[in-house]
Amino acid sequence: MKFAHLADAHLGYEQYHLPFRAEDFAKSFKFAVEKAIEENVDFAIISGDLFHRSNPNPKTIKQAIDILSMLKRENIPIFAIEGNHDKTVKDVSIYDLLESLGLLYKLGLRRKFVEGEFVRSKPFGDYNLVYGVFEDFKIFGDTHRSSHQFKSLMEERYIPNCDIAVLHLSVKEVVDLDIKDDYVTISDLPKAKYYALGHVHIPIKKNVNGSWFVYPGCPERSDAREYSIKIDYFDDLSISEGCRKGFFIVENFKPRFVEVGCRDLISANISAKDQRDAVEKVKEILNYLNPESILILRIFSGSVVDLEDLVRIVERRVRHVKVSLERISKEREVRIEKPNEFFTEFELSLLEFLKRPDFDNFINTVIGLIEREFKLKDFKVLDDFEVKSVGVEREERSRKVRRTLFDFVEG
Ligand SMILES: [Mn+2]
Repeated sequence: MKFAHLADAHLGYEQYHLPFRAEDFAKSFKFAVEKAIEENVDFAIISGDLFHRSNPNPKTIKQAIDILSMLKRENIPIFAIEGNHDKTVKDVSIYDLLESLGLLYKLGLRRKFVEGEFVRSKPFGDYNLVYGVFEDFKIFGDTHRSSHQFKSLMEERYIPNCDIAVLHLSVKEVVDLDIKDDYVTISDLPKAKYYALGHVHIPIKKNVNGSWFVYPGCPERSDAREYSIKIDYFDDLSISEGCRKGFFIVENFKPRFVEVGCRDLISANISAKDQRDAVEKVKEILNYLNPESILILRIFSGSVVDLEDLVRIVERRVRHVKVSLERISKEREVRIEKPNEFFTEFELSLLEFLKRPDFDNFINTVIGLIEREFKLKDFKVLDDFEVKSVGVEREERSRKVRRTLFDFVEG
């Protein structure tokens, strides 16, 4: 038995507001699927966040249909769950659409009783837990849930012990956790031989008591922390390699990482005494950039640095550059601010809502917050939640603050 384990493709993600990035995400996912087909897998698993948002635009939907159809043509069934990015509180999600087209099987708690060549339903209260079957193997999974909700469902043992458990969440013993990340522990999970996990964007595989816990990660570089190369230029120049990108081929329950080539994302941190020092150091790092790469450049300086000048030096040498200045006082060390020193109270409360997996439920509250903060008279919410305002009564906020806020939210 051989399968491909993919996750977090984030189709449709225009990272840094760049439309070509959405094309990159589609390309990397397509490349992974092509490799899975070459490997002659029996089936494929997608552990959530196939899409970046729950309401992808038509172009993104077409990308998904085109890529998943490649597997369908080879008679390779796909078992998928929704992640926090693409699940919806509405009755029908984009996964239901793909299922109606015969492109995947959606696993998890559903109203519908589903029965087919590769799927069965196990009753659970008013619901059915739809699971996958391949030969004698059982593949159980469910949509992303908060740890609280997941744990209370597991108290009822809604997911039984099985061969493969497909889940979109952070498992404490497997993941290096960020401060406020929601997580479960291994004891909260059903027993399985292979845990096909999603949610963490860098590849991780770990064997605990004979079971594999695996995160394939995002096949693209979805965050500056997933850099291909990091350049630190403080006193000395130091260069370190970042994580690889790809997915897993699992043969007889043993995972093997398969790399997918994707665009370089270079994270560079430079400390500079003054403008001249900044220019010199930036010129020196040009040797490590390639014309197709994206450069995320942070300048740490106690003096004012003309960022436009630095952009002019770099922009023709890379596909895209994003420069920011972190002002440091002479006696203070370089450090990352705490959110409450960095964001206004309005921004902090907005972030609290944006982080929620059930954000859809709070859209009106959030609109209220924004209306109050910006004293908006008239206000329109577009389909994709991009907010357009008319009649702003207050001075435009500085670009830097807004750019940083969105950076924070994007992860
Ligand atoms: Mn994700």
